[in-house]
Amino acid sequence: MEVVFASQSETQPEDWVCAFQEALPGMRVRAWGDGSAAGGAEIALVWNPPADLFEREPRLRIVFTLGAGVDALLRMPGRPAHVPIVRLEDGGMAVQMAEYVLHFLLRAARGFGRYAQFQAQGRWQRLDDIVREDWPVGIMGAGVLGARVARTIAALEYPVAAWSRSGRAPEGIEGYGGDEGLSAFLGRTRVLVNILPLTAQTEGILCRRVFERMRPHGYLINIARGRHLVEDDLLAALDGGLLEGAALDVFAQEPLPPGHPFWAHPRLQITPHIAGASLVGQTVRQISAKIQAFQRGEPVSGMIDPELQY
Ligand code: NDP
Ligand code: OXD
Repeated sequence: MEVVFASQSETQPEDWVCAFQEALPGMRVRAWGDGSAAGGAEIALVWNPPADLFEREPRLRIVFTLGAGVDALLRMPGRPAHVPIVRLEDGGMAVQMAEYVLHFLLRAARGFGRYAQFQAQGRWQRLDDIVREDWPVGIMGAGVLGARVARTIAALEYPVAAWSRSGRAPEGIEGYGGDEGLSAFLGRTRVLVNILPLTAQTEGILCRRVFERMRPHGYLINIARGRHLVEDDLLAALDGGLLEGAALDVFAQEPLPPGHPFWAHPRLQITPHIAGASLVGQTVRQISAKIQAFQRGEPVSGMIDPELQY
């Protein structure tokens, strides 16, 4: 069986190709555009694939993504609807997402951002002691990544709730579900963390209506997709005092263009889509096991539901 590795995000795909070849000794793994003849691959390993992938590889039977989100792949023109898509599940990303959220939560709740300012001013000043009840965290998305983030924050005794389509939440975490649960979820939330997949239902969900329903002096942490956020609504919420601050890892346009108002905003912390990186070792191990299950005709976990888009 032939496997093609097609990721425009990798400038040196050799590391991935070698690791997959080692994990799949019975198969031929090649890099897209490596000079060998295209057209024979039955399996594609993709992240940000070239636009003509499906045209030039018409024999594909299944596509595995090197990341969790499949929104860009689902939007690709010419993608054959009958070819199933299987995504990465955690693969080392969940713990990184938890670290990211924890960092920005503590920066706000423990005042570490303000202590950095005090230091710059040569000022010895204590802030008020923390009252955890004043920092209820609400996680949008209680899937593989959201659940890990929720458990991590709960272990540090912050009040945590999760909102999902079904209302499912990890054990011990308060769960809210669907449109009917959203108002109550937002009403108890001060630090809103978005870890939803980008779908027709969730696009633009981080908007004025949502910020208005949160607890006062709120914060936003968006580590899912830029298109979840209505950018002008965030700027208005920050400038109008509805939100105290936000940490953004993902943007509608990446890289974030020079001169974009987010860059210099004093209440925004920006990172370049690094909240949860796909690590070669764990990703290759997981996807290779899925490929072997597919080859044996067994069920493969992480299969995308085309209706739900995640
Ligand atoms: P999962 O599919 O495991 O979880 C998705 C969660 O979102 C589920 O709890 C699901 O509800 C919920 N959900 C989906 N649609 C809705 C909706 N319309 N209303 C309410 N809840 C909804 O995804 P992952 O946790 O693995 O990944 C989440 C996203 O994180 C990815 O799609 C990707 O965009 C982003 N990501 C970002 C990274 C970064 O570096 N910034 C790295 C990795 C991922 P239910 O439980 O009921 O099904
Ligand atoms: C992902 C990502 O979805 O890195 O895996 O954004």
